[in-house]
Amino acid sequence: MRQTDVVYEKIKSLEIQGAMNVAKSALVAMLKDIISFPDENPEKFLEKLSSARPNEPMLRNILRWFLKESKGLSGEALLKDLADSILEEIEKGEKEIYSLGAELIHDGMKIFTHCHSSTAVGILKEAKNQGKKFVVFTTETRPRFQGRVTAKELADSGIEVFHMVDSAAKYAIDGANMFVFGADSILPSGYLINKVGTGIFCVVASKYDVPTYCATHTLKIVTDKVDEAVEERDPKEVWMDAPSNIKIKNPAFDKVHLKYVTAFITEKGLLKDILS
Ligand code: RUB
Repeated sequence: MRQTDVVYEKIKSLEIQGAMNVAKSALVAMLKDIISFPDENPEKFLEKLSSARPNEPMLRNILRWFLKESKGLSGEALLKDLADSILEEIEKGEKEIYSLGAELIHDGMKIFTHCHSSTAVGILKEAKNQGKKFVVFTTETRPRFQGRVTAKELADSGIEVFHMVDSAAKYAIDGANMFVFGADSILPSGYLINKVGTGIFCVVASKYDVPTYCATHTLKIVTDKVDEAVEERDPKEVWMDAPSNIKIKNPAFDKVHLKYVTAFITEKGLLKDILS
């Protein structure tokens, strides 16, 4: 069985979620298939994995990076070394983002986050490791409840967490010192894409003058097109047995204008304008 097919299904079912995890797992799967099926065109693996989530440029960017650098390389060891060096480079960037983000966190802060971003969670955990005392408000993130993953991870690392339904977010944002979230895509058209809910929460945060930070690796900048349509997921996630005369909408993400972001926390530093 091809690893690209296995990982494709895991990404589709959200067993693997979050842009970083999706991209890294895709690279490992593609590497295994290139080694196991040397006669197949690796572009096929890239296409299959990319089609699992249309709003994941980091996945596309790192698979292309691997394919470009692997041209002319042969042998399992060299291919594995290349994949490891790409993963190490990404992990180095993640650590830089965590420590830069942690600098923005101070004792007594009330911080809001939405969904599950390994990057945002990494920043919060780093701040906690540095001994900072703050509280975090998290939202459920219906319909798939990724916010519970965030709440558990933060609470398990000793951070005080308040968890609430998505529609209660005003209570979290009002009086917050920071809204921090991750990103799936940064679009040349001047928008970012992140979990549905991010858009309305950014608008509310701007009304309450809450500094709003998007924590993202710059490999999430879309390089192969100007704009992207947002992924629509299975309506059954919203309402399993909905009456047939009701049409269900289930957009997985929001497209958010970059003007709502105070700054991007990236491996290249704190950037006001991530596209320049
Ligand atoms: C997850 C989500 C995350 C981004 C960034 O959505 O929107 O905020 O992917 O995550 P889903 P990370 O659960 O549908 O994948 O910082 O881990 O890359």
